[in-house]
Amino acid sequence: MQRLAPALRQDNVPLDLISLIKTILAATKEISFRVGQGHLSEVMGSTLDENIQGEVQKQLDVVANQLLKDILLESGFVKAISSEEEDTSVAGQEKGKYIVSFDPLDGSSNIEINSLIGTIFSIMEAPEGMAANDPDIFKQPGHQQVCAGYVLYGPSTTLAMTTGAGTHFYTLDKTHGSYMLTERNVQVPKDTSEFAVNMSNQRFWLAPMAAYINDLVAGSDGPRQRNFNMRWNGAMVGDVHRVLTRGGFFTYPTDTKSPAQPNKLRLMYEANPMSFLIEQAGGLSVTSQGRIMDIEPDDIHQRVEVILGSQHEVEQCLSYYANK
Ligand code: P6P
Repeated sequence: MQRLAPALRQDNVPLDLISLIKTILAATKEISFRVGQGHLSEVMGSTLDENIQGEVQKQLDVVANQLLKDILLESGFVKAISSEEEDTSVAGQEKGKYIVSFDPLDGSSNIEINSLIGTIFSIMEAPEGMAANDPDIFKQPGHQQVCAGYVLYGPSTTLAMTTGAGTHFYTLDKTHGSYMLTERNVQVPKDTSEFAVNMSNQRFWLAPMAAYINDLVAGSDGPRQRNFNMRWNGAMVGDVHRVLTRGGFFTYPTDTKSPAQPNKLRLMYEANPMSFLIEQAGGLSVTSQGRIMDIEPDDIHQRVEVILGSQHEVEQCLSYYANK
């Protein structure tokens, strides 16, 4: 089984990017240990603070964020970082070649129920001639990513990552602390009978998505004339890992639940990295208006609609918008 660095060199990944990836993964190994400790560690509860998203910060959110923030800003490779847990972007080294967006612990509401959580990261090259403290440094569409991945803290600690040469799975061998290549060129099956959506929002969906999901639920009694299964992890990392592993359809659609905020998932450190992984594995990742990785961001915490997964099922969903 191949270790991570030789596998990346096989994909002609530049040495400085390999070093940056290894820096991120060093933090994830400590996060994996802390998460695995559960209630044996003193960081399982919630803090008294809220992040810019208005979400109560779990102590592990803060610990994971600090680990990643410190190791990245000290690495010498990073000009700036943006994080779900940081109100603004944070300047690193002016000579840093890369910028990194991350969600240090996606799905952290799952911590207290010992369920799936993960770290999501997205790497782009820093624009030429822009100062490290320039907030516009992150205003690049997702197709500018040079690397994206997530680490899923589950029964095994699994890394899904792409540098544009396919999506590959690595598993952390905890006996010696190395990520080992366990599956090269993951492929999302073009068709699926499994969908993931938070059904409690159904009454708030726009008509085309409501009609599409209704037809999935209708199964063999409805126009699709076959039955579908549903899963919902409450953590995007878990749902996307299932889609990469065996196919599927995942959506967090635009809804009218809170008119001021019609979308939930964040573009820079959820939708973009997951879109890169899914597209590199032969799936689709869109909003009802177009490809997610073509969106020109205007804010580091911008939220977007996400419709991703098996190509033919995403296309089937989009047909409900075309026919509206
Ligand atoms: P809901 C986690 O907070 C997250 O950002 C994604 O990881 C996940 O898919 C979604 O929100 C879950 O949202 O409304 O079902 O709790």
